[in-house]
Amino acid sequence: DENINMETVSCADCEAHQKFEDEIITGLKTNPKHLLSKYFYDQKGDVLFQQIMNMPEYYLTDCEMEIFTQKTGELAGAIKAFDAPFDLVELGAGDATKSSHLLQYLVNQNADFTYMPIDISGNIIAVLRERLSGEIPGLDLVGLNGEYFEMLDKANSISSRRKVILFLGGNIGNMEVEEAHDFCSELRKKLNPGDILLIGFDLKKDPDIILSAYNDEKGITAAFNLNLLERINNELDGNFNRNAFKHYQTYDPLSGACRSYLISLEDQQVRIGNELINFKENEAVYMEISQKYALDEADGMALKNGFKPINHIPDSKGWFIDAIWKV
Ligand code: AVI
Repeated sequence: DENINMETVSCADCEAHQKFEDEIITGLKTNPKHLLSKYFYDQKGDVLFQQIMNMPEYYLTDCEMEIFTQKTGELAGAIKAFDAPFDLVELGAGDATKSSHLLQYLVNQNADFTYMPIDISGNIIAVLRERLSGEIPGLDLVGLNGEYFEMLDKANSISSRRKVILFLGGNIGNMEVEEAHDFCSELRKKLNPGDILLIGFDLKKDPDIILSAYNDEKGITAAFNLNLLERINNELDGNFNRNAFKHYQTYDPLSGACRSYLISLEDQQVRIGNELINFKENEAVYMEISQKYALDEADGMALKNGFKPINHIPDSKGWFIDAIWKV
């Protein structure tokens, strides 16, 4: 009945809300303070991220788009798409602007596969299904709405076909190196011999190019970071004054860590619900890592976690790679 459904929905929302609150408060009570960049993406954050991807300084999207439009045959060949039927599982599919080129290519080649986009947003999955069924007739699609690893289990229970996993956009960069290793090792446990992982890495390069991608002139990246304070105000009854913080970005060319911070411009106290948080003048809140890798570091990550790095496909500038790892 309708009421029961409503309750179920709002309860799932409740859980997510509680987790959001817990993780924000814990992060701000830790020394040094930190917030989690996975929370950047509310409605306004999604728009700001779209704007970031369209900025001239933000080369990552263009580089990977070039790979997917100019080297589609190479990608398809590298995942050995034509050997046997398979499921093409995309982690964090979003609007699939890049992967749709590969999907189209595979359909044109009569490859026997099912596209299984995984996304935390149920809305995105619905929109994707609608759009792709129009754009790529003949595409077999099973949308999976939820967390990556849970949905991978589901994909495995739906079908025992060979899996090809897409993890694009350099999203692995938003994990600390150690976390990225743990992620790959967890992912490996869900896969079987013969399965393939296609994973995007943003590479170490001229430090000025990297820094300006995250420190743009117009301040869109700054707004993207500061928006999380607004989100906390809106969803957790906070009273952050975003003008009392500034965005500060660093890039360390040795480690490849590109990190963003919000710096408190004054001594201040902020209330979030019933919690009070004190900030000292110039105190930093660590927001996000966008880790850059050398080629051998990417290969090393494969080897250390049970994958064989079999190929990597760079853009024409050699700034970004889609690496192909085999189980
Ligand atoms: C989503 N992720 C790969 C982006 C990145 O490059 O780390 C997020 C981002 N943060 C600031 N600009 C873009």
